Amino acid sequence: MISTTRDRYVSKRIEAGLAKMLMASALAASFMAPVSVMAAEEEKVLNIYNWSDYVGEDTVKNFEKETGIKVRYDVFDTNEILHAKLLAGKTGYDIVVPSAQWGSMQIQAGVLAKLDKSKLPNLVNMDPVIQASLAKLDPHNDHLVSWLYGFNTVGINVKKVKAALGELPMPANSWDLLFNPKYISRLKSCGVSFLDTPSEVIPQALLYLGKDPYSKVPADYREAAELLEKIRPSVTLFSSSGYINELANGSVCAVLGWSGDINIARQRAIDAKNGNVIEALIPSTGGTWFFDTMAIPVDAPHPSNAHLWMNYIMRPEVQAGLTNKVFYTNANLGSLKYVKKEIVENKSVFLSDADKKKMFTPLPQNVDIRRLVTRIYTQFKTGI
Ligand code: N2P
Repeated sequence: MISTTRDRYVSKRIEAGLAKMLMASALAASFMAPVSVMAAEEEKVLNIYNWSDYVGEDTVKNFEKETGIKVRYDVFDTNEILHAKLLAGKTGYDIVVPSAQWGSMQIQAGVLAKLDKSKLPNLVNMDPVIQASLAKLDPHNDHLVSWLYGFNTVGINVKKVKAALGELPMPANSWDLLFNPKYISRLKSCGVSFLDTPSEVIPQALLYLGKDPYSKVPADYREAAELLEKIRPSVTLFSSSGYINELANGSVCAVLGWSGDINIARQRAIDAKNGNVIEALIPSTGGTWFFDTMAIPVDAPHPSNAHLWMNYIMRPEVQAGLTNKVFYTNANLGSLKYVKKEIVENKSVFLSDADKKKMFTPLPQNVDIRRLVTRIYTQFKTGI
């Protein structure tokens, strides 16, 4: 074949192009190699975002010692805060701890990663009853691993509440202390705190009115708003974490809070020997559970370390360490023998079977109801 000058020129251009492409792919390969090695070894860091006052004494320290992984630990105190961050994405966190009904919404939104269960052999320790109930929100338990669970209730400073009530006897229904104007108006003088989170306060108000706490009927929410308007003048603080110390040191005498947090306040008052007797009342007319779970954001930078953490937490003695420090129940069947006797016997940590039957399990809400809940709560809090 006779090649023309133009042909030779074209073939030279093609060769040069090929050489460039080869060089480029060799370069790309040399840049990519360290990335794949890095992925296999994963940087020794784990970024955790958990509720405040919600971990054992040595949980983090022992994990770091054993694995050489450095834990960076940030805290939040409402599901709303965590949810907004997860939906915005790029949180930088490897482990987050949503309540299960929020986790379910996050799974729907595609922001939580599917777990690699081959890395979680300790899942065998988890109570099949709790797993089955979580599976209603997270099919096949593919994304969420139980951390701790507890319930919403009334916490009181026994002596201060009795003094403020005067001749009024303690009500049989502990929720009357917060939702019946006759009682709460007296407690205002010693300080009343409500959780600062719409998704926990509104269901409790609905329940007090005898409604479904996760109602889908807007008229129910209007009734809840009316009830809250009546008691608003007596609420002196909105807090989802600081209230623990306020209750322990006597700055408030009654709270709508979380069962374990109120027991933490009780323990802090005992340790401080300040004379305050704090009690988490049993919601004998019914209340709402929460089931908090570990999950891995879909864009977590250290997913292997996150699996290591989850599996470590599910060791019976490690999960017992959480309960021993923060007074919430865990779903680890083998852990009970490591839980302190006085905690096992504390009926506001481990509810009796009769009390358990009166508790409601939270359900995810659709966007319209969540907007309504937020609006009513904001009106309640700001008094507008
Ligand atoms: C942590 C309380 C978390 C309970 N202090 C509510 N999910």
